Amino acid sequence: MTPLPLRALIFDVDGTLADTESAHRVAFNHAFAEAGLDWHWDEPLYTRLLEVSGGKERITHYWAEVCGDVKAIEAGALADTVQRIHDLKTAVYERLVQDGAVQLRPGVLRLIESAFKEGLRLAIATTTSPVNIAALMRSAIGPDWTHIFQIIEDASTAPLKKPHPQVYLQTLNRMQLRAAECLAFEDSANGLKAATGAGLPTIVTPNAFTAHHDFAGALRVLPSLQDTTVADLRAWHAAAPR
Ligand code: XBP
Ligand code: MG
Repeated sequence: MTPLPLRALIFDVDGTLADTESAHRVAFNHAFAEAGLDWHWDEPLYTRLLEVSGGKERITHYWAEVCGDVKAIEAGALADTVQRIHDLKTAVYERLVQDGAVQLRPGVLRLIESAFKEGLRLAIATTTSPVNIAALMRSAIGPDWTHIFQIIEDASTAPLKKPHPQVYLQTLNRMQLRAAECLAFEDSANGLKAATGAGLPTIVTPNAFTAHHDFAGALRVLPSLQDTTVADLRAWHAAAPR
């Protein structure tokens, strides 16, 4: 059967478009201090906590699993406190990105720009918050970034976090495309599960926080997109098992 042509590229944000998680970790720790909490997430702990997608879910998980004293807190009060901490964190992260703390990963901008010029549609499917996406894209691409990425699905539109495929299913639905017409780009096992769970052939570019993850089921695992061209993507997509 003739494979469907490649029509769209769907990108994860954190760890894929940019190595953001070090800045996220700094922002979480600033927020804990600002909230008067004696929590501190060092890199080894944060690497483990990244197995929980979503900043609010990660805070709640840590509080319940590590601190263990959440049982005494009424659920509504817990959610309100987690939201307040996460709002503090998002404000710090946004300032860090605006101050240039995060760059796009090697090859990402060139690949995005050449794909856009060749008429491929571009979308974002992420677990992170809309504020974080806008701060990163404005800093890395400029105000026109919204013309390049037509569709954005994020924590505000897809509450079921990766590895649930919701964010990718919603992206495909809004683009009115079949999974076989697209390629997804991810950095983590949760992200790969979410993308392949939506039927998407997926290219993985691991980073320091995810290099140890299991990427079985990936179409390709690459150290970065530095040497990847649109022609490569078309060839890999055409050869993808159906
Ligand atoms: C990675 C995540 C996010 C970030 C933190 O998202 O799981 O939670 O770690 O951002 P992606 P928030 O799907 O882009 O890899 O605090 O806004 O959740
Ligand atoms: Mg990611």
